[in-house]
Amino acid sequence: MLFDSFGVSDGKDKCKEEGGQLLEINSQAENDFVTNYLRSISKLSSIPLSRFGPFRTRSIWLGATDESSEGDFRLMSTNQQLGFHSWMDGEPNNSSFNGGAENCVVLESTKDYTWNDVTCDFDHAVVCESTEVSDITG
Ligand SMILES: [Ca+2]
Ligand SMILES: [Ca+2]
Repeated sequence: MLFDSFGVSDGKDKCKEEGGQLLEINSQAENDFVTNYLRSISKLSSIPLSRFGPFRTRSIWLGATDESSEGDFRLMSTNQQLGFHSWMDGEPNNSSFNGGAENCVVLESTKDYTWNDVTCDFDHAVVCESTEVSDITG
């Protein structure tokens, strides 16, 4: 399920309304699956930008946060520590340009969808996954 851009908490609510949850990535296989998909969309230049707008141009929220304990990233759905991660070089750095903390996580669209911790306040694209299949492929 693909949605437009939201702040992370609105994205969480939106996914819940749809009976799912914010995208969480639990394995290399799932990370590959998701990033390959996002790459394939971004290459579809013949498709009008509006159709996949947020996904061609925007980073994607992951359902993970270190809000309760700095540097200790946990899944939003289960509060378990991340079993898998794919941070880009130098991340997570907990350092936003305005000096604030970074306690939420995105797949960074400009860095081949590697992970970056970012401030939770911005809008990024939201991908929901159904809770039943979240352990398999997302
Ligand atoms: Ca942080
Ligand atoms: Ca960061």
